[in-house]
Amino acid sequence: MPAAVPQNTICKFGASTSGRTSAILNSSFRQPPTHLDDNQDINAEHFRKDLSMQASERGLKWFQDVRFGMFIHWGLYAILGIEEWVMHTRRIPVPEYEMLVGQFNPTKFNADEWVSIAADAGQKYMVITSRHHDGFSMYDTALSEYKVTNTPFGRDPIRELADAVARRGDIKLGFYSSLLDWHHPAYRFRQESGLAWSDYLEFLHGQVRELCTNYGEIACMWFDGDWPHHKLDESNMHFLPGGSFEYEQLYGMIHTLQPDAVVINNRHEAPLPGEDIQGFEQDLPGMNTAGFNTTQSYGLPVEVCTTINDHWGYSSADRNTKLPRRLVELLARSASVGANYLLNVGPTAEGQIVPLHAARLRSVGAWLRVNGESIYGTRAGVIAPTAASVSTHAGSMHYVHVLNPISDELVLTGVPETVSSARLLRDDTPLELYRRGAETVVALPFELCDPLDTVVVLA
Ligand code: FHN
Repeated sequence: MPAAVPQNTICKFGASTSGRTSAILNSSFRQPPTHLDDNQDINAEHFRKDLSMQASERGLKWFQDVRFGMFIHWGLYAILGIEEWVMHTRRIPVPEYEMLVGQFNPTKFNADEWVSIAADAGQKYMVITSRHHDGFSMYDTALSEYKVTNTPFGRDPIRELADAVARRGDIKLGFYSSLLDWHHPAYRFRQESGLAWSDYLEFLHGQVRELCTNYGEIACMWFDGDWPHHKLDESNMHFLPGGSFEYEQLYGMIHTLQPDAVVINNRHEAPLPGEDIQGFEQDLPGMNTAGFNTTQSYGLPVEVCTTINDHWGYSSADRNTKLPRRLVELLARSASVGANYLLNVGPTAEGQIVPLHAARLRSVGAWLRVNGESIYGTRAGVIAPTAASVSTHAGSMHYVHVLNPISDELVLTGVPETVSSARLLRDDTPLELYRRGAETVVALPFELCDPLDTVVVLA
């Protein structure tokens, strides 16, 4: 705990700085490729040159095959029920926000229940906030006292989730970690605390090491909070990092400790060496309706993440929960461009996934139990999207997802020559198919359509 720090600004809960920065930063990882210019033309090949700077082929394949995951934003902010940015948006001073620590007691938390909701939804990985921008660690870190095990709850929910997924064996756990920290004295209060940027790096890298070491095999490390294009003004100057995040060492450590785990950094721009996945937030690739995503693709596997309503963290006033139809559409549209879909829930302060959200997830799962073949293990479609449909494929099987039926005929272009038959995936009902010049026409009577997404198999 740093001494002589003004108590109106800085934390009561110390972050230990044991002088291991240099050990962490200088450990003998293989040298990563040189950093790229923002302007340099990059492609997947570039990233694949150094094996210590990429997830294993097995990990990359697993990630792309599973296609659907659960994102979980959970922290102290759930108590206030005003989303995860509440500390910043309501200008809550650190000591005041810290008082939430004494109130956090999610007695209804049951890791097996969360995992079974994900399983029922057909989700194959779960990514939980180990520490969000508010700086509060949701696991039993040795590097800070500002952590969940120091609340009345006293338990490590991430340990319990790791144990729960291990018991099942068919779902992996991954960790979100904020690069930005509104609480850590070495991120936000260096002047007052006398700490250095290297102290923050020690903490950040040390936490990632803990997460990659203490919780078994993980799906991914998911970073957030380094946004080079974020507009800074007086109100948010403390977002500015005090230096480099030393990504080469950070990513090298992850790829060394967890060879199958993928690295994602939600920087909203060209991925850096060592990042395995390009992410799109609240958007399908190339759309940028959110206003902060890049529209470019860089040849890496892709992940789309969205909220189930309009917020990441629990928001008691948010009634805008997406309908199953929209959720299936986002999943299918993501898969159609070769992307995973990471769908967020913000559990309550009591430790529950909002029952309506769980119900919506289960509806998606019911659709997937019948139509999963058109999502899992597939790759981007080769059949041109239409106003009514998108497609995915696996080998010579093509799956047309009819999302907005607009007539009793599907008129497609780009259907491979090898295709000679059409049927409904759900029950093998044969459908009439004929060629009309460059077009392929499939008869799909409206009565046969599924309100969520009708999948037609072309083979
Ligand atoms: O600021 C965060 C936000 O709270 C949330 O975690 C999302 C998830 O993609 N990412 C950030 C905004 O880019």
